[in-house]
Amino acid sequence: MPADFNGRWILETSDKFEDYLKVLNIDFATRKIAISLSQTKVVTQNGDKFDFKTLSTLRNYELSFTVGAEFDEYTKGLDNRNIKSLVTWEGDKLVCTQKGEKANRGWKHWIEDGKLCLELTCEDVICLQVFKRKD
Ligand code: YOG
Repeated sequence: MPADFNGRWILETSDKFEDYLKVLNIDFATRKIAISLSQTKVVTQNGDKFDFKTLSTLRNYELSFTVGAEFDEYTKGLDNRNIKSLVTWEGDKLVCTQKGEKANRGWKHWIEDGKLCLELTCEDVICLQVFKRKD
């Protein structure tokens, strides 16, 4: 039985998010706004089918995928790059590799102590975000 990520989650802590934005070449002004934002993740999970909505007052980002099937991702409104993404299970962790211009890019999601954890990686930067349930 894989982990259950379903629900609405609100950002509680964010470590090295600005470094992550910098390595994605996000400009100074946008970075300053982005790091101050509250973020909500709305996750809908049906077996191996997922829909992730990342919501904020500045921008929203939606991603739908099936685990194990590579897909084209355009990071619209984020860094606006085209990448090839693949999400797999590594135990109870949902692991995405994002192949493209940026090396070593991807993310991992897992649940720990009832919180939704997200590690965002690009090149040598690892950003950790923790979300709590919003009910
Ligand atoms: O999520 O890939 O949960 O898609 C944002 C990274 C900031 C605007 C996090 C808006 C942003 C400018 C979503 C913040 C990097 C910043 C809220 C990343 C680029 C530009 C949208 C993500 C996955 C995993 C699901």
